[in-house]
Amino acid sequence: MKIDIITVVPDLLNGPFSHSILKRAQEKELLQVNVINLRDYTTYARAQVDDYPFGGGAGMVIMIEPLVNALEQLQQQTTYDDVIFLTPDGNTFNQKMANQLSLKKNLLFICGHYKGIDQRFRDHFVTQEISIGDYVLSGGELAAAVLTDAIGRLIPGVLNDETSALTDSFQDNLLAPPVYTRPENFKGWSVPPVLLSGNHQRIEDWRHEQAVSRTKERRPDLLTD
Ligand code: 6GU
Repeated sequence: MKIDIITVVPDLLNGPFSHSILKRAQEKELLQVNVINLRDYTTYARAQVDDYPFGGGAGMVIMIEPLVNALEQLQQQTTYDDVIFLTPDGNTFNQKMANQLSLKKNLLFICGHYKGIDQRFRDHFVTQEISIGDYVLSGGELAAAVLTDAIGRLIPGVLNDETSALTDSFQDNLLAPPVYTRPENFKGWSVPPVLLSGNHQRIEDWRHEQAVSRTKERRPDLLTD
């Protein structure tokens, strides 16, 4: 899978994909992430990519021309399954969307900044609009990093048995059960004995019960929809 990310702040996306699971996914060539600086595609002087909103008001708006310019140049190399605009007024991202997007071949993420991007780009080129939650970030970059991580780790072959996504929270609408490791006893706090029993069926049953009770307590909404 390839994920291209258009941004006016490429430096914000330097770190997140260079470590751990996403690093390995790229080394294995299961995932390619390209960060594209919108300023390289401007048609205006001094690499200007934004301007004042028509009608007045606070904040700047990213212009349609550099966006279309960048998109058209990228489309000469790549056919995108989706052009996704990261925006707080988009559909709230969840595990089901991550699962669906992990099956695509090429994705383009557009990061807004300032007051957003010209609505005409959204109307004519964007195929999905996604938010990562009900709060406002300074731009879409951190949201793009969140999506890339959530999607990238689901690409077949990226995770191994140790890191398997099958036991993740949300994968079956349940939160994950508690986990323990050495030592068996720390200052009198001991590990639930069932986990030391060697009885795999009992362990699996216990984990399921724990997942259900944790979900009932913390996220009852997950059990109803
Ligand atoms: Cl995708 N962008 C911005 N700027 N803020 C957000 C968001 C996205 N998702 C939640 N808040």
